[in-house]
Amino acid sequence: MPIIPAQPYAFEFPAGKLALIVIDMQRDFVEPGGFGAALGNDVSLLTAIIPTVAELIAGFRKAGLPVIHTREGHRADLSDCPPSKRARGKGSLTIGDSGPMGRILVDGEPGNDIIPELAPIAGEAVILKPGKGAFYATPLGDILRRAGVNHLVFAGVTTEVCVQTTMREANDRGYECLLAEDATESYFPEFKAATLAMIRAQGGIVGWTTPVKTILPHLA
Ligand code: C5J
Repeated sequence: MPIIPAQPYAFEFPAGKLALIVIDMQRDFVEPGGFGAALGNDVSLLTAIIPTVAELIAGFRKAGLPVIHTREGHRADLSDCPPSKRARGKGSLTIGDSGPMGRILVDGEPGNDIIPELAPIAGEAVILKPGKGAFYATPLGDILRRAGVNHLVFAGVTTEVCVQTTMREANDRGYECLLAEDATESYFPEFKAATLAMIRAQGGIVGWTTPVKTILPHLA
């Protein structure tokens, strides 16, 4: 079994049976003019991790391991967006409103695209998710079952919202989860630090964390 040094202890996975899940590296969260910025956040913190996420994706591709991308987005008629989610935040723009990159958090709009630097390639699954967790109302579980994968590496944004929610969903479904510490980010550095700490607390109650440079040598 390959072993990746991590906290709170080494992360082991069956050779060849590891997938990367890249959460919501989309223009709406990472670029100015999207949903994240409309809520008053400084998106430059998130932009900074793009090269590290790209390095991690390249490592998985080179090793022939699955890379799965997610996008948070809703149908054009917003029938999959609970009114409570739309009302939340009281930002300058809300879900479904027209912004500089099209309608905010709506599937098919330019702002909903994954950023070009991390664009999926042919054969990589892209999961459109209406919620924070990537398992809720999506085919992610089926895709992982078909791939025979039970060990997951996570990257993406934001650490304490969609990344953490998905890791917790994965836990309840029996997956072993490793979070790439420097390939995830929050608009709030203290929330990122707290999330990393709570994931690996109590002997890894949610999973493991480690930097990208520690993961890469163990993928081949
Ligand atoms: C949020 C996400 N923050 N991708 N979504 O609403 O974390």
